[in-house]
Amino acid sequence: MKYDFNQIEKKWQDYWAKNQTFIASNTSEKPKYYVLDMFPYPSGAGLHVGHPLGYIASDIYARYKRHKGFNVLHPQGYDSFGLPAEQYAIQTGQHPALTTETNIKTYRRQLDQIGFSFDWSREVRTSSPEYYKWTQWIFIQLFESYYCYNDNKAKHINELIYVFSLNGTAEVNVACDDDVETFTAEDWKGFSSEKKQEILLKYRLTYLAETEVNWCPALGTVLANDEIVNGVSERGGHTVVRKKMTQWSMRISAYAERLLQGLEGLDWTDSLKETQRNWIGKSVGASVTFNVFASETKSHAEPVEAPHKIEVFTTRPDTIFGVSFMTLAPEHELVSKITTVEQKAEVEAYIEKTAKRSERERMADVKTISGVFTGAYAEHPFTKEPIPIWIGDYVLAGYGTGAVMSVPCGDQRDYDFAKHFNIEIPNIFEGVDISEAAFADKEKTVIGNSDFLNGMNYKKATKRAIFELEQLGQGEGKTNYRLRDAVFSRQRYWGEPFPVYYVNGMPQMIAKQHLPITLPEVEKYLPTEAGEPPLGRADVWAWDTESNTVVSNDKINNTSIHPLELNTMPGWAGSSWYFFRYMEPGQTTGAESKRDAVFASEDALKYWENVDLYIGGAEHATGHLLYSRFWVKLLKDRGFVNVEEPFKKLINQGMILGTSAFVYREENTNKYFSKGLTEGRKVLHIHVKVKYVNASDELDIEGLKNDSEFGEDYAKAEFILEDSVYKVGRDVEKMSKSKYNVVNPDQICVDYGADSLRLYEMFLGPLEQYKPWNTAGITGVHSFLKKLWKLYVGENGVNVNNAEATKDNLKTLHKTIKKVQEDIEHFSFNTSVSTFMIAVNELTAQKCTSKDILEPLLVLISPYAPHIAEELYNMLGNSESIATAPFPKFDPSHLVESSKNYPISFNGKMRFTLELPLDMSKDEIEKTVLAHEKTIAQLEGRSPKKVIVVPGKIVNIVE
Ligand code: ANZ
Repeated sequence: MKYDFNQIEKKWQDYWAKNQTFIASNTSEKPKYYVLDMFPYPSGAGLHVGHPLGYIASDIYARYKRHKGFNVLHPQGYDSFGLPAEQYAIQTGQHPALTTETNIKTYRRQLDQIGFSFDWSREVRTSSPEYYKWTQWIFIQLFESYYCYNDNKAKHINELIYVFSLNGTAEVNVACDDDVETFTAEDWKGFSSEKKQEILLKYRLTYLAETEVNWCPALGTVLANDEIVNGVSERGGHTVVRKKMTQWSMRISAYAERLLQGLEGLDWTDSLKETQRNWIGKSVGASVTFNVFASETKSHAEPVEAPHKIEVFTTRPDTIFGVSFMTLAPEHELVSKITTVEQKAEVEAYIEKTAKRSERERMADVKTISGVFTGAYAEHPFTKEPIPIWIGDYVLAGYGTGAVMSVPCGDQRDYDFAKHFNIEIPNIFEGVDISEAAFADKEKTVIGNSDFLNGMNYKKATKRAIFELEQLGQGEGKTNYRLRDAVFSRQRYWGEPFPVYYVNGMPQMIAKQHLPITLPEVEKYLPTEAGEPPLGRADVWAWDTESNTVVSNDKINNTSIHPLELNTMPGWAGSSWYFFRYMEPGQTTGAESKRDAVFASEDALKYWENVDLYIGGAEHATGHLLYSRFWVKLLKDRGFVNVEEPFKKLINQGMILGTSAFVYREENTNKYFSKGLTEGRKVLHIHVKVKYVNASDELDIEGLKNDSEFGEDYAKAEFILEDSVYKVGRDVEKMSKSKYNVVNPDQICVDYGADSLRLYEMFLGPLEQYKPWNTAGITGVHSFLKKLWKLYVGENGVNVNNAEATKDNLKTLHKTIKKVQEDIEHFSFNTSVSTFMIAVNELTAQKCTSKDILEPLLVLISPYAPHIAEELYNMLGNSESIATAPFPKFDPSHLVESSKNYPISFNGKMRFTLELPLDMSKDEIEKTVLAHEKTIAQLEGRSPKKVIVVPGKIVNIVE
């Protein structure tokens, strides 16, 4: 009987689907274990062999945990809102929902064919209204929350309203915008309801605010920092400018400290935690307020009014006597107010120039020194001396207060700036040479130049400076976080609509019971001519507060019918909470719940808690993994879930690299030169599809010429051969459709089977590493599976019987159990594959037919190669799925050697071996060896000078 993998794999995939083998129960006596993959975005290109790497690893772990007696939740779904479907819609007019549906079908077919043990009954799709209803619901929860620093948690906004009505802002210690006003309880009561709404918006965890964004006029949308390369859009290379726009923002900054502290308890890699720590960027220092001299009076000699104040954030208040100028970010709101008439033109020209540079560029660029003097001066808090105020783009508008006290002897950027513009560089460090560079070493610093800081070290001086500033009412200790609030609006069609309408410009939430607010139909997916987002094209997009339905725009009367929000939510909205939805995807109302509604029942949330193991790509380190932690903390604070963190353990799988192939076109010609002929020629490297290249790097020219995707490009080209073939160049790069180096798993499943694919992906190397793909290598694991098959099945059927297991059989089995279990628990899947190979070789050599050995071996292999394991297990007479079998128990006694095969040497030369019990004493060994006939023959009657015995190792007879 042959190993007919195509037939076997289809059979078991059908069986699992029909019997719902991997369905997880929400009420089980077993301990729970939740294994999650980062769910895919269903792109039109389908899966390539790089995508399933993490899924295979998590599937092995999920299957292993089931064998170990856990109730395993291993779900899968689709992150199905997103740009590619929208771009495709713009080009073809096809509704993104249709494209998405088609792509999901392809993904599902591909995933099924690899034999994953997903519980598909729990599938979620972020773009389906019954899912995004809850994304909208969470948005409303954020809107209805504020963050209280006293209790260190988010609370319902009504509690804040209550506090305002009792004490005004007197006692509040809460997260809010920088520009909030203070008021008394009386004031509050007297405010109009609109004014109250305006004030509350500055405290809510999601709020509307004017934010500086990267605006790309050509694409008609805001871009994230990572969508901009060298100042232009990554897609299309269009100009990007900084622009202020009113956008929804998420007050994630309120959670900065908790996001930082929470990392401590997580089983994540140190490097990932460090990335998040840096992103959160905690700095301890002080805020210092400088008064600005009125611009006519630049001297401090006359009494002046200082209507403007500049607040700076500094990590080094101890260097306050080293300040010789101040620098504002060009975008700082004071710039226009304090700039003198003489400096106006220069300042404005500079602002225009810097607006073109992205924040990232400005941060990365340490060489270009640029700035302009505003003509205005600030007053030093202690010396009262005037300090010139400059603007410079090394100061970022979005960090701290967007203004710095510049200390050239302490800060390198300030130093370079001062040198460049010939600004004074006072030295406040005793015995330190600052002629070459700034100096601010915390350990050695000794402060000079001041009355009260003289002679102090950094720590003391910092404390004292803050104390003195407090006395003046011009400063206080402050902790700053680099983490910015996250812009949450997108000017796109294919995303979640906000459950928001506007009354007199103020946002109002739609009551939760009327969700979901589904995406309206539009006839084109582009922004409107007036520059509104695509939803501005919808005709039926107004909220009727009486019927509580979405109605036609022409009914808007601004009394009962109002316009709806035109932006949609960003890609990360749906993925920030999907792990909870899998716990009970059918749940739409919380029947017995005290709450108005929840996205999964209290019982389900309590039972599954959070994700035990999360596997996914490293590119989500600061996006998805921070946003989801933030939302979980909010949901926890508001009492909807029981956990602080979404993902207990996290592993980033390494990328699978593709081997790209290049052809070489001579510049300005249509001639393609074979690789060996390119020297001395000006040629362009052009990627070609790897399917047209064979193992000897030879190009299938006809195949390429006939590829319809490239039209006439290659059909008319001339290929210049060497040795009558065209040789391509090769390089290992990221596997990607755009590099034409993708390998499709479908054909591999047809040619070798899913079990071979699974084993091979694991065999490539350690999970976390980057590794190149080479399809040719799959034959190794494929022959192993054939060998495995032959161990069980002969010409005439199953070879397995009830023969008693030999010592050797047991030893092979138990050392395999031990190794595979250790490997899986350490996520070292590649080494397990070699262990299986060794085990099968040994058992084949031992001619093992014992069911006691061969049946448990199948359970060990089943997480890796589940189809063949199921088939053989079934052939051994089992009627249930192998998934129900317990993991074999390791018995160390089978690995303990009871005897040793001693090498017996004569004058150091090994002559024969002798099996002796390990518990024999030295004397007994010597006696037995000397009495042995082979020793007698070897000695030919001579008596040995000495017999050296090392128990358990060797015997050497010296003549
Ligand atoms: C005076 C000073 C003296 C500073 C000295 C440093 C050394 P981190 O650790 O990153 O928080 N700074 C503040 N706001 C800034 C902004 N918007 N753009 C650019 N730089 C800014 O760094 C905080 C330090 O970076 C602050 O402390 C400030 O310079 C600068 F010997 O103030 B320092």
